[in-house]
Amino acid sequence: MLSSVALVRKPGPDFIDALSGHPQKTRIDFKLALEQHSSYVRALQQAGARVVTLEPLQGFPDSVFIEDTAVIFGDKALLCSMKAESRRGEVESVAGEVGNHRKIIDLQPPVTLDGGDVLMTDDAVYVGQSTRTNKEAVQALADHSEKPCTPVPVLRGLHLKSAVSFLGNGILVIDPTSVETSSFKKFEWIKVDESERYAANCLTLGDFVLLPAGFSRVADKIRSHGFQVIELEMSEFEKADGGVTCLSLIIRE
Ligand code: CIR
Repeated sequence: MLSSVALVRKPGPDFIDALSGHPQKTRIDFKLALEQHSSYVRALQQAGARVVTLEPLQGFPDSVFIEDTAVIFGDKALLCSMKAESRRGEVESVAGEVGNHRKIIDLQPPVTLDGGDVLMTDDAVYVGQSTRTNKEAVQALADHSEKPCTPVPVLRGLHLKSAVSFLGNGILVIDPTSVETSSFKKFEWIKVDESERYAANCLTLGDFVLLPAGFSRVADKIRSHGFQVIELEMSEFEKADGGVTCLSLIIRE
């Protein structure tokens, strides 16, 4: 059984003001978001993670998307230098808990980096070049990584991991229309089509994959590779441009 700590933060009432380019961003149902978040926590537990829940962080509507605040590399936690001004205060607020598990390293401007742009595989790290993460971030990550760090242009969507997820065993779930794919040729692809784009972001914990509900073709393909799929209602987080990975910071033990 996998042994990981999953750090999550409950959404607060101001979650309805989260940054978003989604057409339904003004229709976030806070109560439903809380229910969906609770189901997410149960799914992490089912997958064997020890969940540590941080209280809502008032004044930071996006703080539920805790993945973006830090990147875990071996025994280090790199605290992100976030580009979105409204999100910068989130980083300090996770440092305490993360510092219980890893040695903290603060990344500073001119680096801009969101954790959602860092895709870790067995032998390389891919760094999305998005509206949030710059080329200075690639060098800063490389300075602390034992694996090569490769920049990957993000063509559409918020982050690299909005469009690519690593399942393990050399397999990616990928929306090839949203990222430059030349760096990913050596992987086996579970390709998602336009109508399934949101399912390209999924979270692998051991043999389990947490996947948004409603994408049965992607779910079946993932199952056919031997994983157990846990499907999650994510509508309220999708309206805030967030996916399954964004809601936790996984610290593998
Ligand atoms: C933002 O725009 O920063 C949030 N509304 C969504 C962040 C999603 N995070 C992620 O994909 N890792």
